[in-house]
Amino acid sequence: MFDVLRQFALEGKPLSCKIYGNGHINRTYLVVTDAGKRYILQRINNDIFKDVPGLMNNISQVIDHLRGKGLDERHALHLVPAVDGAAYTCYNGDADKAGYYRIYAFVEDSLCLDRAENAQDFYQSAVAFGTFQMQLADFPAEKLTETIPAFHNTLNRVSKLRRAIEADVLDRAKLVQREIDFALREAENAGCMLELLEKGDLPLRVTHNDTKLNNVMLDAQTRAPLCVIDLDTVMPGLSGNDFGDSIRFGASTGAEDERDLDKIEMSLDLFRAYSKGFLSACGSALTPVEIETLPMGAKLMTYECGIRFLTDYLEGDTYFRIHRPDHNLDRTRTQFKLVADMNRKWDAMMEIIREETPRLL
Ligand code: ADP
Ligand code: GN1
Ligand code: MG
Repeated sequence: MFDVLRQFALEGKPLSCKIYGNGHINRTYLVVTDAGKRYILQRINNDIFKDVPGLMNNISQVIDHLRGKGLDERHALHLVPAVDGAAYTCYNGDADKAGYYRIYAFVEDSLCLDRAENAQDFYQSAVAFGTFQMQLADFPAEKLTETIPAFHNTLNRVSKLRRAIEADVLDRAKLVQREIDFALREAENAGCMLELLEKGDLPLRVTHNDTKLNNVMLDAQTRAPLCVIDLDTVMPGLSGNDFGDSIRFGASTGAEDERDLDKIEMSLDLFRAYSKGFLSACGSALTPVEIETLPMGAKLMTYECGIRFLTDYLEGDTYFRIHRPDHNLDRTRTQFKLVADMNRKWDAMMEIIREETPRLL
């Protein structure tokens, strides 16, 4: 990768460049230089992000906006420019490495968690994402390219699943009939947030759209929020979807790809911790309908992610990076287990939201 790194203005000479992190989409590397500096190099997934200039323009503008609010390099991502001054570079060398790359300064003295070690960490991640939304409240949405069209259009995702079932290119549908039945049965609610949006009952905001716990950095010492990362999907969206995607990933009692489904539940304690943090950070800016639909956001984002994993399994694992056979199927099953659990805990979820927003509802 050293020839790729030569295209960037780094401090010091690179000593190592190793695969890093647990993202499913981009290829991420940790770079260390002889000046003691660390960087995050990413090869942008150009199959998924078709318009890389548009994508990088979004990210640069969002970072500039955050900087304009006085956030320093530990509190907003910092893009390291290429030698030609651009925010990214295109490498045309060896075919296996060819593609678009960008570099971020490594956020030092930080933690990036794949699982909440306790409710307090999860609360802090909620403060981070809620604050991020507030910081973008005055960002002009029309300046943003839609990096993945209809990203959280759950109805669209259902249509894609139906097409994948019909095509069944790998003859896998017969292996997952139970999951398919569940997905189609639960599809009845898929359009409810979109309907509210169309009627004007839910506002479109600038949102992150991929609010997994491992897309936020906490301070390693204080465990307070530092910054939100993975800005590829910052686009106009629904606040409830940002809330919901965090719940889907972080309020689960097991990993997203856990094979033992007995370990998977949606923890009401974690749900409460996140609700408290999120509402304390951005609740005052949300409308009553937005607040009321937060539990629906959680269920829909979990359902949507489950059907995206199932669609990818049926289509031959072309979207999400997998590390073992049936990985996307394991992921599907945890998401569907969580949806079923949310159905059971629905009243309690609604009640928690009401309790955490006493002044607002
Ligand atoms: P993906 O889109 O593939 O999820 P991310 O941008 O989320 O890619 O990066 C993958 C992982 O790399 C993150 O979960 C985090 O652990 C790490 N990471 C990304 N950016 C930084 C950064 N600036 N500083 C430290 N770690 C980072
Ligand atoms: C992907 O990039 P990453 O790993 O943070 C995906 C999200 C899914 C998530 C499931 C651009 O997120 O939408 O919810 O996997 N990102 C994209 O873990 O599709
Ligand atoms: Mg990520």
